[in-house]
Amino acid sequence: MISADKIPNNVDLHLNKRLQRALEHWQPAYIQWWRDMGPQGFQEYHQVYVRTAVSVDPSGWAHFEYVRLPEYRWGIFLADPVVNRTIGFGDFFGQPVWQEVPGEFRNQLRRLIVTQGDTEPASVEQQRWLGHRCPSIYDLRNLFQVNVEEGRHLWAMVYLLHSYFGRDGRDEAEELLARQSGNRDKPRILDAFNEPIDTWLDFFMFTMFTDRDGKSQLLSLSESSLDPLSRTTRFMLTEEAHHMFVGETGIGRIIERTCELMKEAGFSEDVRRIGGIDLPTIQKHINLWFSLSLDLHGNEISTNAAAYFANGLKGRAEEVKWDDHRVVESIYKLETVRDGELKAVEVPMRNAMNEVLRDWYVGDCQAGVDRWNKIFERHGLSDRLRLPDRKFNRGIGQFAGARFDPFGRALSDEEWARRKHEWLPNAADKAFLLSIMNTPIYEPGRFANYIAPPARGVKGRPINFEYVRTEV
Ligand code: BYC
Repeated sequence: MISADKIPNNVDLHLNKRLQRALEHWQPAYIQWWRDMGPQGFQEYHQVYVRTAVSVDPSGWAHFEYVRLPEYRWGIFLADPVVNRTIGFGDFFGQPVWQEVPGEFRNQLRRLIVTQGDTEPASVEQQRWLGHRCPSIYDLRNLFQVNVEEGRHLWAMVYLLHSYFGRDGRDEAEELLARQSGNRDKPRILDAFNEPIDTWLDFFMFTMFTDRDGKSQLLSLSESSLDPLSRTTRFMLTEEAHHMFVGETGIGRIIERTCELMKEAGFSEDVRRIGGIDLPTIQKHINLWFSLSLDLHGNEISTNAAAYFANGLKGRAEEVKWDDHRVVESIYKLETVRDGELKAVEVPMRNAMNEVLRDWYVGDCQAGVDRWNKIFERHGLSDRLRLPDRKFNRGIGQFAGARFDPFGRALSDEEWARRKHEWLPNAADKAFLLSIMNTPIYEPGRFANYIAPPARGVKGRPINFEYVRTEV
């Protein structure tokens, strides 16, 4: 029997028999999926010091305890309602928001919710072997925290599917557990979620760049006229912030250590010799995960995006900061490739909403890279990391068929094939990273040689706290 104790919630689950029945049916399949596809080898005998959301107020979602992962209490939370909230953009601007799904937008909304939902279990699947290569149990705990919260975000989307989409919603909820990251027959919907995440450098880049796409998409969905979608995604954003913290500080700590090792090596960049991660390898991973995450924003010119905006389903990040919320006449200038040539074109801004969101995303990423570069400054080093040009390594959108280097210079296919591994990780890079991550570090307070300790522990605990323990 599902109870508020088992599934903490603020949606009066106990009063909604239909929803309870649907979730009671889905929950065992979810737990089976978590055991099969969640963190491998850490399900039975390990207890993890994690945060569990037990309510939406600040004290309630920062409740910490040791739990066995399959016993985590995945809850369902909506941010508090905004009284008299009205539609903030599009053709229905100013009208009251919807508490139910309008029939004419049912398919579009379902598609958005399913796409969002699909990424959550996908990321858990991608990361399921990383525990065996962890650089410390502080990091291991952070990985599991991210994983259980992605699981909770799946619950959040399944709640919407079960509550508002009837039979179709229930079918979609089952499909969310049936697709698998990287599976040839039933892959996850969006490309970046089918890429393997084998190393901790990839994991930190993923949480920095791909979770940040989560932030931009969730911000735009939190503007939605469908109020339950808006409230659900608003609460998800509070958790998303921690995931980006894990990514940004994870890479920051790697950079910190690399700077120390560069100094030890007499200002040589050859830190691999002494077990550090060299800057070119870090830059290649930025190039990879940033470009994959740019793709996640969809085509620069998109009638889907225009329809989502017109119908008030998906807005812009921080819509309130814009002056014009209907966007009927504005145009947007963007670069595209026509007949093999770069060309500036003007399109109705509604059709460019994916690109508008991408602009916001690029700005947010750049701020993070600037913070990383301060670490070099602090060490008195002139090295800097950078975001590659938006056209680099794109698989979706206007630049998908064309080749560009990280500075945005056009390349022939032949030159791209010859040089791409100067800019993207190659097999030797991966082999090197795996070699320094081969031995997991489970001793409290110890860190792998390639990463500096964090500035502080979790929830006021010391850095050498036993964040993951094995006693039963
Ligand atoms: N890969 O008009 P287009 C997160 C498809 S991350 C494969 O360009 P549209 C998280 C598209 O589906 C945030 N296919 O784009 C992070 C369409 O297919 P059909 C996830 C792609 O429709 C870390 C076609 O190309 N949330 O939360 O505007 C850990 C042309 O469509 C891709 C969302 O994405 C791609 N990258 O789609 C855990 C929000 N891009 O119709 C979690 C919901 C496009 O031809 N999704 N296609 O079959 C959306 O808002 C939109 O669907 C998209 C853009 C942003 C994906």
